[in-house]
Amino acid sequence: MNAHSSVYEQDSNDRLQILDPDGNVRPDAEVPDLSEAELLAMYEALVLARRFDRRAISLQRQGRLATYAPMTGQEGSQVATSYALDEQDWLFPTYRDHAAKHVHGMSLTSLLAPLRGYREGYAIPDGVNVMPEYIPIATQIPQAMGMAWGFKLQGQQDRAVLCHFGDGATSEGDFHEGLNFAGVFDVPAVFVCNNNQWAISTPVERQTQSETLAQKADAYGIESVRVDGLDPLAVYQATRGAVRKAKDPGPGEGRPTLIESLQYRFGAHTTSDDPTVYRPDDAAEYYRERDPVDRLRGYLTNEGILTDERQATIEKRVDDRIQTAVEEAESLEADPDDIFEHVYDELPRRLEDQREELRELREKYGDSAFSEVLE
Ligand SMILES: Cc1ncc(C[n+]2csc(CCOP(=O)(O)OP(=O)(O)O)c2C)c(N)n1
Ligand SMILES: [Mg+2]
Repeated sequence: MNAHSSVYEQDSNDRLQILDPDGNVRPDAEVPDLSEAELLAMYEALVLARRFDRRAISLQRQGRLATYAPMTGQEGSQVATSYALDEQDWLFPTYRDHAAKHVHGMSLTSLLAPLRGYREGYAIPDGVNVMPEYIPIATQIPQAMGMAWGFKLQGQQDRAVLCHFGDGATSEGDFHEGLNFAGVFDVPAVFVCNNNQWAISTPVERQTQSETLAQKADAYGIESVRVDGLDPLAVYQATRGAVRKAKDPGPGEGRPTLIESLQYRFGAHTTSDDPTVYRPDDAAEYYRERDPVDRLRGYLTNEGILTDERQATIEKRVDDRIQTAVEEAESLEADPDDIFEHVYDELPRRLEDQREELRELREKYGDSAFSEVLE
């Protein structure tokens, strides 16, 4: 598959776009109603996400973090969808949605802690409406639908649910079941398909024969929007509209939406993956020219909102916050015994034996020498 015939590049008129690659407002495009402070906050979240990603990959390479799913190239869309939520709304993230989780209230430390084996990091912090990340593909879709349906049954008309998933998830039964129920019961949910064009090594062209993923909504009587996922303002606009529509309390209103956010996974699927063995890298330059962080930066600079001085302040603040989070996450004590918890109600014999062996090793060598013993 030649990267230059990818779905992102096919026809740029078939999707919502506000900024061109240099950050200029496209003719006829309407800029969302965001204050300067809001735009700067959104931009800072983007810079943070980009730098957090780089740091997390580096930590994993040093053996200080478990397998990590990079989001570079996709953070513009993630930040924008979460910005479009109100505080009381719920977010259903995947393993790649670090930036979306952070914008909706998860601390940076709690993003890193589970990746250091600290299982409390998976708990939902008080007052933060973010579900634990979903690793089984598409499982969250019917669950998000269920929560949204619950809000509707309870008459909580000011609440919406936003559910993220990838292009690969659209081949799962859960996607079709979730969307079908959502259409039938008119639930206040926004389904965001982050079409990064790859499901590990499977290109989206092998995922479906449908022309777009957005059109799958037609089968369930749900409206859909296709948006340029490398354009944070366009994603914000599309998502904000969908959130409003989900909550609209008018009779017969309050409808779900499927958003297809067209992106590209700039990096590897996870830190355990090597994309060079299954996809050409000649696409990288094309997408880097449309980089979501540079694009918003271009717009803010053109508008005179962002100066070099402000940029430097943002970078410094962001790096300090990441450093503090890394230190906090590394100071938490994870109990190796926890790896046997929360999968089985009763441990099978085989795992019982392994747990015993691990305990004996720890007793004999102590926890500090323990990692050397394993090597
Ligand atoms: C039910 C299920 N089947 C298979 C896997 C293995 N798996 C992990 S990620 C992935 C690809 C998912 O691709 P996509 O939905 O496009 O999301 P992306 O990783 O691109 O964000 C697969 C098949 C899984 N986690 N869950
Ligand atoms: Mg994908």
